Amino acid sequence: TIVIAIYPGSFDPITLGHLDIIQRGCRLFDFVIVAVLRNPHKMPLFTVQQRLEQIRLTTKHLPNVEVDSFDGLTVNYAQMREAQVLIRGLRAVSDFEIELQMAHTNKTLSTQIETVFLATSNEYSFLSSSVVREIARFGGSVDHLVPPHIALEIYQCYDHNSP
Ligand code: COD
Repeated sequence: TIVIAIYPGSFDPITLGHLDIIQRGCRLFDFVIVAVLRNPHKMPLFTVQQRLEQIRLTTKHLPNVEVDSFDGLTVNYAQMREAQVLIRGLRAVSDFEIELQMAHTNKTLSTQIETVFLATSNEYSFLSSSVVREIARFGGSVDHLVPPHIALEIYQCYDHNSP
């Protein structure tokens, strides 16, 4: 059988840490769907449409990746896409608690879907979208943290702050 995996998240914006997980997921599973949550309660830096385009550009070298957005419960979306696996990344013990709770919750909602955790690569263990936004807001360089085309978009977002 073909194994389809969903990699759900906010991706505001996608980082090299996310890309690393996607690339490794691609080697493990036949098909990986990177799924952006449309969350009306958050004030994001980038719109869902911008994030979809950023992720598509970032993953265009990967033939078994699709990029999509979804509403509501991740497991419902996974069932709709006939996926068997949810991919999540683990960076630190602090991630573990919340991720384990999420995995258990999702298991009670759908026994068919397994959460698979991939440990972060060492060089990205400190990296998150919020770290990227924070550095850029205060004028620091994020060139080593996100794909080049996204670094440019981030600098444009904060351009009005410069003198
Ligand atoms: N190295 C490795 N992994 C990383 C790194 C890194 N440097 N950075 C991020 N990751 C991982 C994260 O641990 C996460 O697994 C994934 O990448 C995505 O990260 P984010 O921050 O973009 O996205 P999240 O964690 O905010 O996404 C949360 C969801 C949208 C998946 C979650 O809120 C959700 O499922 N919402 C829908 C409602 C639902 O189904 N709820 C029931 C579950 S309790």
